Amino acid sequence: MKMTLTQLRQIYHQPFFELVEAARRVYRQHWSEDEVQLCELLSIKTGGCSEDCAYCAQSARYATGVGAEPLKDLPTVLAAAQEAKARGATRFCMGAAWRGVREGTAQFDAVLEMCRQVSRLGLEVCVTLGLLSAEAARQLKAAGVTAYNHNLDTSPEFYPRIVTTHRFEDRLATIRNAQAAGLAICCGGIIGMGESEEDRLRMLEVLTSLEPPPESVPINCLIPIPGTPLADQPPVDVFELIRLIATTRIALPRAKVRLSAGRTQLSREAQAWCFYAGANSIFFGNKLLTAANPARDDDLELFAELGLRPQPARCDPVRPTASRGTHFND
Ligand code: SAM
Ligand code: DTB
Ligand code: SF4
Repeated sequence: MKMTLTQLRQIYHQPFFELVEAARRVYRQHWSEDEVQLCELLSIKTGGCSEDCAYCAQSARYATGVGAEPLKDLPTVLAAAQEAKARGATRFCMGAAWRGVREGTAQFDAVLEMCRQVSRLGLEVCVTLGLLSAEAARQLKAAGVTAYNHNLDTSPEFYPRIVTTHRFEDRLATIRNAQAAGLAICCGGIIGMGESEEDRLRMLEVLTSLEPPPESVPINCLIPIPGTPLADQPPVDVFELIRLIATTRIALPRAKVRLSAGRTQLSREAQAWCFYAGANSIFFGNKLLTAANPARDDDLELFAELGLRPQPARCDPVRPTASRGTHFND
């Protein structure tokens, strides 16, 4: 449901414990409280991107040490997806360092084939390929894609400070194209790029205005990449992160809120607070696209400590359970 900036401010700026308690209540109404979805991420096309996103290791404009690689081949991607499934992941996310999709190219056809085959493994398929036309979105849907990840990343006002090679409006158009094709939307942002708390709430305001609302919301903490303009950004205040997660949980009760990039910089206690405040999904595996992520064993140990379980596969991977405990494989 669309929320106004005023409403979001009121939620976000409550006393900390009241905010977290309110988020926890909302969470328990909609979700099985001890489950966290494991998503595995694979960069299927790394580096050499034309865009100038100031945070990104994969932009060709910055000397980050990440070189341009060709599109990975089908057997490599399929093997990674099979391993992800064997490790308990229920979603496999494939990312390409492209400005956007060019329909009708051999590369896009190869990605469509990857999607078909990964979806046959019984995994939720998520792709993040940049800007998307309505036709390309339809082709992804027909290939079995569950969700399209396309982050707004920040507020419309702050966006031009971070990216100049495409517009915030272009990103909204891609989201509309994906939704028109029936794809679920995975859409969130990055904090710690120099934006204000107000910018983060503005981003959330836009997210709540999407129809239907996003199926999942990744909250990334900036990983400062040497060589990019944001290399020297200080880390985000952990209470600001927890507040944003709690506010997102309240504003978008049915969305999976994914504690995404930057977990290597968070203590176990900070992550526990994030889960308590309503985060219920993570990227699982030692590597994100190019940057490090916590080791799987460390995550499983933390889950055991907190009594969290990896979320099992569901009948309908897009929607949360209407009531608790209706699992596909129960
Ligand atoms: N090229 C596509 C696009 O821009 O949508 C897909 C790949 S892009 C790397 C996916 C998302 O990863 C970005 O929108 C951003 O939210 C996140 N991301 C990239 N680099 C990051 C960093 N250094 N720290 C935190 N999040 C990052
Ligand atoms: C998202 O919101 N975060 C993931 C996924 N969607 C594609 C990517 C994080 C990238 C972190 C930096 C890197 O690995 O280069
Ligand atoms: Fe990185 Fe995507 Fe921006 Fe390219 S479009 S520089 S891959 S975030």
